[in-house]
Order: sequence, then structure tokens, then C-alpha cells
Amino acid sequence: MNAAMSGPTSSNHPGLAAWVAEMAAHCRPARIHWCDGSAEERTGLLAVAQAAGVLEPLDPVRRPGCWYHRSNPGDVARVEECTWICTPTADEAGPTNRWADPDETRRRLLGWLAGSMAGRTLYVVPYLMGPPGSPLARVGIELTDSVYVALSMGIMTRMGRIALDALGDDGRFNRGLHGMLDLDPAKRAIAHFPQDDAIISTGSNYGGNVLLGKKCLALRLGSWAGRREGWMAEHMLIVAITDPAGRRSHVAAAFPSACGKTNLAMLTPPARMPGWKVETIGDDIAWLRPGPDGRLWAINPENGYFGVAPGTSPATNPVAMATIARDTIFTNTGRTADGDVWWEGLGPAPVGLTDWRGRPWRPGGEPCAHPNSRFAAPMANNPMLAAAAHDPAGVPIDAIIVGGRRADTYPLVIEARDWTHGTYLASVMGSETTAAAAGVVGRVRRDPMAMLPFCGYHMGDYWDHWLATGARLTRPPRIFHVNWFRKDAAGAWLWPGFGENLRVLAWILARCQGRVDAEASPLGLRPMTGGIPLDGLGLAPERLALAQRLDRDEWRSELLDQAAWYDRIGRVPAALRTELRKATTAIG
Ligand code: SAT
Ligand code: MN
Repeated sequence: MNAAMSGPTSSNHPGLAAWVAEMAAHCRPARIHWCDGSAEERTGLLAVAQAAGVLEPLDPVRRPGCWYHRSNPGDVARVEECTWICTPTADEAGPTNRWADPDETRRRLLGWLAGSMAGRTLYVVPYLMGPPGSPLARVGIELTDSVYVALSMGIMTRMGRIALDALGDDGRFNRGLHGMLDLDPAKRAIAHFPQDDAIISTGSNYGGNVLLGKKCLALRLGSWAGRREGWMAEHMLIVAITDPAGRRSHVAAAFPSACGKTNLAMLTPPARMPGWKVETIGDDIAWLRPGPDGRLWAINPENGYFGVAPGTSPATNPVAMATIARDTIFTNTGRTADGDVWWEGLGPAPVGLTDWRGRPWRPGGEPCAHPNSRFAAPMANNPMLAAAAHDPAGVPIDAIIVGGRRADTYPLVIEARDWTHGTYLASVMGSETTAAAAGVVGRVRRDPMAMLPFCGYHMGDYWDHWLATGARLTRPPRIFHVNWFRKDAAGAWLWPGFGENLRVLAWILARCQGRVDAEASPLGLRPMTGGIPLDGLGLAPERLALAQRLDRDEWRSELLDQAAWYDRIGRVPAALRTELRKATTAIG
């Protein structure tokens, strides 16, 4: 039986047509819909999703064009235990990835998918990662039986005709296959085949597992391709910052999932810092390449934001609030009685809330919104979007910031002495785990470059690639390590965070422009007294001193743990081991 076709089946790419036909014959959907990315198509797909109970419309006045999705309660976050790197050898995947044999895994997953789309529609989702015409842009085709995925890909990527045009008749493309399989957790797998530029995802419908352009292509396979092709795929936001003197700089920053990347990417300058402007280029992923000028140039491969809802409010992130005011899909938030969404941290709870599982919610019980509830919102909605977000060349990066969520040990900010030292600081980054991944929340784990769940190959080789890329840059970005999350002995935050982080960015940029001095410390360079502008903040200088404090006992155990981490990785570049030895000697 042949599946019914709809959409523009007008690709003249023989490899694409043959692969779609082969996968359709295998999964046996009743219908095949080729997505063109048009507004009319979106309206039609939304109607399909509504009729199937997958999406519910929100109130057209309070949230115009917005939709609500409630996931299966057992399918609410990425699952690292089910995420596989299927390189020919286990050694290529390295000690931080779960490796599985490519042939056996492909056979097993295709076995599950055989006939699994009976009665369903297979969506052919062509998507472009990166601005059209960028030397870094890549095309993926995701085949999925989830209308939620097709609609979300339409927000998160440049989807449809635009991608087929970029592909042309003979371009290369990533082959992604996603089947929901009734969300059976026993058949949940996110498998990457770097040598084939292919992904198979089964048994889930959660963003990070199934929006294949994002973590799978842009990071896991992107990092693998970047090493071979001489560029970098990183879990970084990108911002353009203009200071009161009109100097424009670009910063890329790596933080683990749910540690404030979207907030920093959309930072609103505090009232006491007039004349500063922060514009978003990306909030999650950066693709970077050395430019002919010896600088590191970055693009955001995405076209939307898949952000954590809880904690987002007019006070913490007014730019995000404006961005999600329309045309947004909300997943697993709470719902108000009048057709809007609600989550913890948004403000006072209105009466009559429904929780993320659809049950009436009362204050004091379980959270109303799932802690990893998300919004998927178009980048074009962002009132502070930088025009450069669409520039195929990208932007030159002045500073790279890395950091995790650490209640202790790490100071508010330190500057690496050079690229090698910065690579070391990023390689030993640690963070308390968050709700973005299934598992225990709040345990410190090493999360190098915030890439632990996303680096598609051996972590030691990845660090080597960082060093090799740095060696190609005659004007490398400076690298900084920050910790917005340090607490005092009573458990209170030492630094206010959010918009006030711009004060730390101001120091970082002044360093990049050679306008302020720093002092040497065993950990790296740190601000001189008065270096971070505190005017109007009402923060006692002693609090800042505590936030910056170096506690040698904490550092002795931290460095022992770093050494154990390096031993676990094994193949650590000698230059990084040297940096760790220097730090250990300096701490004493
Ligand atoms: O869940 S996602 O992987 O899409 C987002 C994240 O965890 O960074
Ligand atoms: Mn992320």
C-alpha cells in the first residue's frame, strides 16, 4: 500500500526522495506530508494537532497564536541513559558517552520502527541550521510521526522550502528519523551515527530528544563534524553588547542546561546602568569558526528558543516575556482558568490553576508547572534580537564565558591567563544537576564546556580540538569563568544575578578592550578592588569579597577531584595536565 502524499514533493534530490521512500516503506505511515514551512501549512497542522488532542489553543487575547501541550508524564526531559553515540569503535565515543554498536543499534531501532506508523502521518521536515548562505549552515531532514515535532521544528529552525532550496539537487543532508512508538520507555533511544550523518530517535516526544536539529545535530553530530572540518559546535549563547560609549562587543557563554543561558542571552540592563544595550544572537547553541582575520566567528544555528518556563517573569526576563507573548508552544506549564499559562516564579498564583498533569492545583503541594516545562518561541518575536543573528558571516567573538552552578568554591569571576588556561578552566567546569535531564537534581558533576551530554566524541579529543582551534587564532577571544550561584554560610546568594550580571560583563569587556587591570591569583586573573561597578546596587563590598573569596581548603579538594576527573577521561592533552599541575602548586 502506498501512503497518500501531501505538501511540496518537488525536491529533485534523488538521494532524498529515495531515502524518504525507503523509510516510508519501512515505517508504513498512512500519509506522508512534506513540510513547506508556509503559514497556511502551519494553520493546517495546528488544526490537525488540535483535533488529535495534542495541542490546545490558549486564549486568543491573552496569548495570541499560542498553544498548550501536555506531554506524557514519563517523558519530560532528556534521558542521558538512552542517548547513544554509535561510532565504529567505543574509543571514539570516549568515557563520557554511552557507546553502542552502529549496526546492531540501527537494526534494533529500525526493528522497533517497522510498521510503527500504521494509520499515522509521516512528516518530512526539511530544516536549515544557520542563516542561509552561511559557510557553517547545514541541512537536516527529520522524518517524524509527531505533529508536535513538526510544529516545534517550524519554530526552532528555518523549516521547509528554505531548507530544500539550500539543499539543492545534490547537497548533503543529515538523515533524522523519529518515531514515537507510543512513548514506550523500554523503546526510548536517541542514537547518533556520526560517520553516516544520521540520527534515529524512538519512544519519546520530549524536545531535547526529538527536535533533532538541536542537541542531536547542532551539538553531538556538529561537534564531531567540527573536529573534522576545523570548526566548533558549542553549547553557548551569543550576545551583542553595546556600552554607553557605543563600543560593540560579542560574547559567547557556555552554561549547563537550565543555568540561565536564556536569561543572559536576553539580559535587560539594570536601571542604574544607563546607555548599555544587550541584543540576542542565540540562547543555546553557537557554531564557531576561525575567520580570515584570525578571530573566532560565531553563528546561532537555531531560529527559536526552547527555554525553561519556571522562573521566567517580567522581573527576571522581560525580553523573554515579550518573546513568548504570541506564536509560542508551551509544554508542561500550569494553566489558568482563563486560558493562559502559569508557572512558579511568574508571580502570584491566580485561583483555579490546573497543574502540568491536568489536575486542579492548590498552593503548597507539588509544583504547578513541571520544573523542566518549556516554551518554544520564534526568534523573530524577540524585541532585542540583533540583526546580526541573520548574518551568514556571524559575529566575531571578543569573550568566551564558561561557568556552572556552584554553591561554593568558585569565585564570581576569574579570567584565564590565555587560551590554554581557559580551555583548562572549561574542561574542569562543574555544576549542580538541574531538571533539564532526568535524574537527581542538585548533585555537582563535571560538565566541561557545558558539553558533557552533548559532545559527540571522546572528551579528551574534544579538548585537543579546542587547543588546536585556539592555535589557529591570532586574535583569540579571552576566556572567563563565572559563578553566579555562590552562597554564603547561611545559604543566601552572594550575588544578585540576572540583569546585574551586566556589571560582571562590563568588567569582562573592559578587560577585552585593555581598559582595566587585573591581579594575578592562583586561579587566574581577578578584578582589582572596585573593578566591578557596584554603584546603585546596594551590595556591601564585603559580600562581593565573599563572592570572590578563594578558600584554600575548598580548592584543595576541588583540585583533587579535577585530577580524578582527568584520570577518568584518560586521553587528556598534556597542556591541560600542565595547567592543573600549575593550579595545584599555586594553591599549595
Ligand atoms: O532539553 S533540551 O536539550 O532541548 C534543552 C537543554 O537541556 O539545554
Ligand atoms: Mn541547552
